[in-house]
Amino acid sequence: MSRITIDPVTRIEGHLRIDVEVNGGRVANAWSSGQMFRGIERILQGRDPRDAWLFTQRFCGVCTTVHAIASVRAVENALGLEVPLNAQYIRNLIIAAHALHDHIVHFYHLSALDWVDVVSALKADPAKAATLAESLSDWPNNNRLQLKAVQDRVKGFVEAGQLGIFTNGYWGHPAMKLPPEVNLLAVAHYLEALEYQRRANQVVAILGSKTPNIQNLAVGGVANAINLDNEATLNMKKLYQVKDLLDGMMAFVEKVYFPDICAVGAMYADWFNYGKGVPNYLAVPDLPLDGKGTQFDLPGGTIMNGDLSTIREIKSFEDPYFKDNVAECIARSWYDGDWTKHPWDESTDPKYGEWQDDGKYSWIKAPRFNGEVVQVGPLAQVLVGVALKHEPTVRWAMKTLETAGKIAGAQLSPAILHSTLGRHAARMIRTAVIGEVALKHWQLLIENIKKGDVSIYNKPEFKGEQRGFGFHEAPRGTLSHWVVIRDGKIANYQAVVPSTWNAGPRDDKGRMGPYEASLVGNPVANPELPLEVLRTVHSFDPCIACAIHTLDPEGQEIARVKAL
Ligand code: NFE
Ligand code: MG
Repeated sequence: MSRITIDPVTRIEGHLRIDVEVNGGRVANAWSSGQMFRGIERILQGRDPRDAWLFTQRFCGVCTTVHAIASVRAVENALGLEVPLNAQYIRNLIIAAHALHDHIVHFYHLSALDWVDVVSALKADPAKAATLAESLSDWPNNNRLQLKAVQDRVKGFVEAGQLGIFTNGYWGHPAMKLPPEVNLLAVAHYLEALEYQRRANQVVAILGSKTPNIQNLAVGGVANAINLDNEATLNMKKLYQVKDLLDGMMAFVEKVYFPDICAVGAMYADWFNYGKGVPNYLAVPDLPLDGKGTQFDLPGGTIMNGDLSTIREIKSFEDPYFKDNVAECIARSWYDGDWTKHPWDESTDPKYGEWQDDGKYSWIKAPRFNGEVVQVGPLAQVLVGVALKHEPTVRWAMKTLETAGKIAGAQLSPAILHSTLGRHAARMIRTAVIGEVALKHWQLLIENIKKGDVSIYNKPEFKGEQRGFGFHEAPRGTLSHWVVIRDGKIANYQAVVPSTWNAGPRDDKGRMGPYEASLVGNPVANPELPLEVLRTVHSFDPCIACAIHTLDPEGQEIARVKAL
């Protein structure tokens, strides 16, 4: 039995430590630990609830937007406040554009290097790579000359000894299996994706005034004045700029991201056998179609034991099935106590101690839904969509399984999705669905404005004690903010975040969190170079800043750092 500590895990957001015990080339036990305490939930106490969204955006450097959305929704829910349709559609466009940006960055820039050997791309024949690419997609940049140019660029970096961010990759690792031509294509798309993630973020900046940390929200609506004839407001020019950017994103997703995932999936098909972990899933509905949040374009619900027939839908911003069933446990986390509580009743009292395998070992709390450990994220979103027969999700999921199956020469069933590679496939499926639905919401916004409706804001009213919760299906999964307001001031504020659900430690019953459970059984060919462990952890797209949102002011060293 050997023990591997990976600390810090890189190509993620925040500070994550993963420990595994390896026996006979397989992971036998695992621990996931958030290594950073922040404190924003405490900073919010006593403040004006209308300002909370500006603070909560600072939980994280990646998904700022999502905490703004969840926060205004929580306060609106506490007040029973509807928002005007225009505000809902503008928020939806920001949510969708942010997700497009985030998923593309995750696949190409944060996780692809676990599967793609950059140095091997130097051995590729660009003409062969172009022929292969043309068999999968008519993306114009997949031609011999462009691919040769990319190869020459990478060669230049290598010869000059300037691999930059590619310096410490697992090049030549036995678990790297792609032929040089596929590696070359992937490197070309890595570079192109840098441009496309930027374009998606431009949509967020146009509508949100800037990104990261949008400026256009308000409890009760948005601050985007609408006047189609005015240069300074949301006008026809800006709206068409948004549409143009979204159209370009959808083309990239269809012609680059989709075939890349199908090809990587087909060539690493054994990775559909690892990383299942916790097959209980939670997703909440999103992209509301009315001011109240009773109808949505993306469905939500729960699935237990990997059985789609157990689907139970979450239907509205008020749904008691969600409201009553979220709790967090701190039995194995560095907080004072060992309770499990509903977010409205929780406190955040940090109490750091040493790492204990059988005791407390993380700053992350362990959320539970209806008492169960659940996995959140694109895989949950896609499975819930398939179970509820959500047309675009079913269509993209089937198309992905068919295309990957064709390349692999095998029949792939939806059951393979409960896996490390399944999480990557699901993220692409979700990105395609969101790309399509974003264009619909653009149309809805235009049509509503055409009717003469330019309203964007309803005024909030505070009185006595008001409790609320707001959820949002963020890129990494179900996010909820919970607020207790007394006489117009925040009395308690808790955020239960996607990476908290997935990266959380064991609970009072000793049950592992989703990262931990999904690592057990993973192969590890070389304990000195535990690439396979990173594959599974990265498949969740960890964001540990979000997961804890609560810094050790002393900057105390709390773990041995092993550079990998
Ligand atoms: Ni910091 Fe996040 C998302 C939220 S956390 S990235 O998506 O909320 O998992
Ligand atoms: Mg929290």
